[in-house]
Amino acid sequence: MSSAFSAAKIIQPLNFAATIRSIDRPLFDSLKSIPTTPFLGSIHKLRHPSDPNSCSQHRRSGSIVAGVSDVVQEKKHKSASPDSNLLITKQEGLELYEDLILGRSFEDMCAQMYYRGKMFGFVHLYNGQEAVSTGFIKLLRNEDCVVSTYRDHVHALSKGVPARAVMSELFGKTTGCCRGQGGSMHMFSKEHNLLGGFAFIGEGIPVAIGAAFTVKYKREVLNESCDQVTVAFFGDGTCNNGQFFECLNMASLWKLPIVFVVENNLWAIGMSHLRATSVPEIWKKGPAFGMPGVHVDGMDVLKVREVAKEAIARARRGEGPTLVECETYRFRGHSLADPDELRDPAEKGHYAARDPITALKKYLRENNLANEAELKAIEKQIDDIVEDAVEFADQSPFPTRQQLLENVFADPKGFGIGPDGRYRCEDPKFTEGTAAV
Ligand SMILES: Cc1ncc(C[n+]2csc(CCOP(=O)(O)OP(=O)(O)O)c2C)c(N)n1
Ligand SMILES: [Mg+2]
Repeated sequence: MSSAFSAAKIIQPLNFAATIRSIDRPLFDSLKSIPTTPFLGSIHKLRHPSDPNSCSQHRRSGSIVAGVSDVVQEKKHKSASPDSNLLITKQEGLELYEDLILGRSFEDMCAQMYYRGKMFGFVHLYNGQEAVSTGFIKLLRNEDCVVSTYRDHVHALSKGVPARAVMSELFGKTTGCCRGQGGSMHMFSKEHNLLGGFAFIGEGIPVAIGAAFTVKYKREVLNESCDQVTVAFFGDGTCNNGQFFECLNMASLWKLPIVFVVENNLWAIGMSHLRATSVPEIWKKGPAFGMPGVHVDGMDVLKVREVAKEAIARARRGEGPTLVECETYRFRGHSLADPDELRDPAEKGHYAARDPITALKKYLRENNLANEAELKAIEKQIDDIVEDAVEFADQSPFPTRQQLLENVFADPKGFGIGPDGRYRCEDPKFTEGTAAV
């Protein structure tokens, strides 16, 4: 196992031979031997599930993890050559900064537009979690696939979907990446291999498995040369959903080229992860299915990137899946309809002090990778892009009524379109009697 994985917390798949030999030992002894650790940056301390107080104890650790990654510090100090002592080049650093700023500014603008009545339905923002999207997706190629959740705007942007297309989709306009038919929770782009946001939690994971299986099938059965990787993002709450476990099993069984990225923001709407989960250290569930599990500080883009590099390379080499748990935090309520009054202000303050953007900025400045003027120029450029996206979306047309049933059924004939070729919904009799059903 190389450096980044060993720098993060990792346990390898069980050695089955050893397990069989020790079968007469109580199984729970081996469970107890897996160390229980506090979450990296959390103010919560974990305890072993056998501890009766384990779920309800929320203790303050008091220490705030430094904004700059330990991995970065570690590598820097270990490095022999003064020229190679940084994890990123100037160009990479600026690209990461640009992507983080784009995600944050775009979401802040979404909030404004939502409250001005420009968007409909639920809108879930990604503020605070940007280091995960940027850390992973900026390492991918266009042909690699990303599968998202309902918190999907920033994944789409990192994958290269233009801000205009994402904003227009949010406005429900024809110029949106789904022609206005998807909205906030269903960003999709065939061109960018963004295989969708999903309103139902866990729905994206089997889709990601399918994409990864396609690559394996092409490579091993059709003898095509392809090495695309799929990255599936989902939340901590989703990991208590059956599809998560089924998909880990299949991915490991078939050694699929996939990375499962858990964005553990410690909350599933108003339910604390620690209160809802018997073994809250999600990364430990990887080895149970025969794949590595890694726990990384999701507020540190450089640390996420180091782990991502390794997990993606592993998948590309055909060595199978990895489960990565990124410990992160959302800076806003669950959705824009959530007043966010449940979470402890101390917890919010703790994570606000670990803002991934501030941390990267500090790193770039301290290592002379960027000066203030360069960073300001990026911020200005992003402001312009986001402003332009809003203007573009605002001026774009709404879909016509004709579009209503397009792309809803594989063959709309018999569903939305009647034998006369006209949309049935335009026939006043189409819905007649349905109220009684
Ligand atoms: C199958 C399904 N069950 C329930 C819900 C309702 N629901 C919406 S968001 C959510 C919590 C998800 O939490 P998490 O996976 O941690 O994602 P986060 O919102 O924190 O990003 C739930 C249960 C849903 N969308 N889909
Ligand atoms: Mg969550």
